[in-house]
This record gives sequence, structure tokens and C-alpha cells, in this order.
Amino acid sequence: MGNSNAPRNADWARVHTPHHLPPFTDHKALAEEGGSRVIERAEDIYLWDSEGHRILDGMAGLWCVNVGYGRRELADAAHRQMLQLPYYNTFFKTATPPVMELAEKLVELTPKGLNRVFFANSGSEANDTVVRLVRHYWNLKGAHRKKTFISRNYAYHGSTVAAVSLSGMSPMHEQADLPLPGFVHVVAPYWYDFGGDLSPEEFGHCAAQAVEERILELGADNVAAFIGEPIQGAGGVIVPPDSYWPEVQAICRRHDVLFVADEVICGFGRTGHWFGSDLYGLEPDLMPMAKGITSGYVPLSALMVGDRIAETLIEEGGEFYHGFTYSGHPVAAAVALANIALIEKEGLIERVRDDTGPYLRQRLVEIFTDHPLVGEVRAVGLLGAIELVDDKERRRRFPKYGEVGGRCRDHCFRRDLIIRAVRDTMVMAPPLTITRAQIDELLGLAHEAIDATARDLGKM
Ligand code: PXG
Repeated sequence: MGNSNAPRNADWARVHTPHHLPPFTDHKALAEEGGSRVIERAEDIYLWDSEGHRILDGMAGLWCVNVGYGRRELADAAHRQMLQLPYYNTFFKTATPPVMELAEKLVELTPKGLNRVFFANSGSEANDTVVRLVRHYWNLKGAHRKKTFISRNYAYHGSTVAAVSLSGMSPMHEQADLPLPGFVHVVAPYWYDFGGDLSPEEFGHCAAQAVEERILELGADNVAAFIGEPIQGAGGVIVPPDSYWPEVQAICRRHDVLFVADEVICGFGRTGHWFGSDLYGLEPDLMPMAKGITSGYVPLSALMVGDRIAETLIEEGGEFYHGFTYSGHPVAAAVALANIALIEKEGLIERVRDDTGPYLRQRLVEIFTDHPLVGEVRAVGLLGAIELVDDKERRRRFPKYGEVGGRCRDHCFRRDLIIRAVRDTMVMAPPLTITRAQIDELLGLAHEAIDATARDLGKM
């Protein structure tokens, strides 16, 4: 399918490999394999590659194409805005209509107390802005020692120097001599891996206590902020026990530590609510968002800024020396508005909350609970996870983390299904437009791939 003049995959690989250094890639392995799979077009929840395969995209791109592919409303909004005003900046006391309209809409949608928006282009930039703004805020308050950020293991907050420092991914740290000073990490609320003999609720309490212990160890006067994703995405769809968030939020308040909820994956309907913060009743001081804000059609991120911070900036005055050429890009803002309008018009959030989300969870449980290779399944909204384990009774992992997950991912790929392997956890985050029948198709392919993996390991 596609353009018949387009080069076949082998030609693309030859042209592509010598010049393009793709992200998060083992470049030697890629060169040996002869290049990348080339995706040429997409519609609904499916991609087509240059060899004509139709691939089910169980990851919505990279957790971002919430309204699915091929939505004319978004393309039309971009086209109209490009003709009207393709670019103007928001520096020097100027603004553009879509940016102002989007700011107002985001304030309406997000939890209370978040009444101002700072725009950037990626989740990483939004999180860099968190670091800059939090330090500026505490300096304005005269709390010059409040500098340290607390985050969690397996957290992913992005790939710039500051965002990697916030993240809790040790291989990323090791490669770049990071984290920077002033960034520390505590245990993730990951009962399956770290909960031992505790019940999930007891473990959630312990993981929250770890935040308080670290604050006391550092001295609250030195701690600027705590950051966490409501549900950790790239870390393996880590769903915290219900006891975790209320306690963490209370701890932050008690010690006057700013609370940052990273909504880059959880935002815009992924959990069956507008934001993961709505699901857990969180009222963050800062809320970075990206991905689903435009369903990935164009890059945009936004940092919601709480009143105590915004009002301090306004009362104290003095320039905040921070921003990007494309902070508040009018085309991105127009696409975000069209995207939000589509989510509202089609009732996608309610559909995920009441129909497809519960259905995904039910089917995961029905299909995989008794599978010899599966230790646990998790699902909230359209975030799903399947733990592949060596010994399901004892919750024991395979000796070499990631090997079995990688093998299973390859079996999925061969069946034209994209889901991710995070270590040995298979994770999925399909477009919010996915139907029940398509969930059956996705899980049917995943089931075949997991069976094939089990057979490879002699477990079936
Ligand atoms: N915060 C969270 C919670 C994220 O998931 C970022 C910030 C950074 O966003 P940008 O736009 O700078 O990438 C992310 C990004 C994966 C994967 O394979 C996940 C992300 C990005 C790329 C790959 O799971 N999350």
C-alpha cells in the first residue's frame, strides 16, 4: 500500500541508516540488522510499514496518539492556523489567540489551584521548567537552601540533563555522569517487585514513608520539591497501592515541599479521567503535561503552575529568565484545542472510564491469570501491564532482567503488534479510540506472543 514509488524497506534502510542517529538505540545493533522498520502511514489504531504490513499500535505511538491516527479535525486546525498565523512568539509582552484560548481551557480542565500555564515543546522541557521555576520560587521566598528534588526509582521525566536527573533510570544516569547534585531518588511504589511479604496497602504506606524519611534525612529546609507520575508509565505501568498518594501528598504539605504531578503520560484521558491527579484526588503545585495534549500530532507541552508559585512571581516581580522560541507555538495550540474538542465531543474519557478501560482489565485477568509465564496483570484506564516471571508463586524474576521481555516483544513484532517490554513487563497504552473488538485483537496477538515465549522457555 502507500505510494508505489516509495522505496522498499531494504532501500530505505540503506539510505536511512548511515545518516540518521535515532534516539534510545544501540547503533551498532541497528547497523548490523540493516536499518529500521519504516512506518509510512497510519489510520485509527493501525500503522502501515513500507512492506505493506498492517501493524496494531498498542502503544499509541509513544503513549501519545490518544485520539488515534488520521483525524482530519487536527490536520484542518493546523492548516487553518498556518495560513492565519504560522508563527509568532509569546516573548516581549505578546501573545496569540490560540495560545490564550488554550491556556484558559487547560485551567478549566485541570485540578483546582492551577490557574496559570507555561508552554514548551516536550515533556523534558516542561520538567526542565519545573526545576528552573521551583528554584526561582524558593529563592524569591528567601529559602535559598531549598534546592533538592526527590523523585522515585524507575521514574521517567525526560531526557534533557535536568529531566534525566529527575528520572530514576540508572543506565541513563551512568552514561552521562548524572544525576546532577541535588537530585535524589526513593523507592517506587512497585509492590510486585519491592513489596516482599507486605500486603499492597502496607507496602504503599512504607513507600510513602520512604519519602518522609528522605525529607527528614536531608532536612526539610533543603528540600524543594517531590515529583512523581500518578502511575509510572515508562518504568513499567507501576500502579501505586491506594494507600500511597494520600500519604505522600500529606507528607509534602507537612514539610512545605512542593508537590509536582508529572501528567505527561497520565494526562488527557489515559486513565479514564482527564488527569491521573483526578483519579487519585491530587492537588499538585505544578503539573507538567505533553503527549496527549495534541495526541502527538505536533510537539507541545504545558506546565500548569499553582497559585502560590504564580502569585509569588507576580508579587515579587523581576524577569524569569526562561523560555523557548516555540513556547506557545500557535499551530501547536490550535491543534491542542482541536484535540481537546474531539476528546470532549466523542466522550473518550467516559468511554475509557466506563467501557473500554474496565473491559481491558477484565480481559487481561481472564486471559492471563492462569498463564504459566504471567505473575500479575495490571490495568487502569487504557494503561495495561503483564508481568512475565520465572516463578509465579514466589514472584521470582528471570535471572537476566529484560531478556524474556525482549524475546516476547520480538514475538509481538513478528505478529504485527506493537507493545513495549520494560525489563520483563509487557506494557500497553493503545489509542483511547480503541474498540472492544480491537482490544480482543490486541490481546489475542499478545496471548500468542506470550505463549510462543513460554514455549521458547520450555514452560508450555
Ligand atoms: N514525563 C513522562 C512521565 C514521560 O513519560 C517525559 C516526561 C518526557 O517527555 P518528552 O516529550 O521529552 O519525551 C516522558 C516521556 C517509552 C518512552 O518508550 C516514554 C517517553 C518518551 C519516550 C519513550 O516508554 N516518555
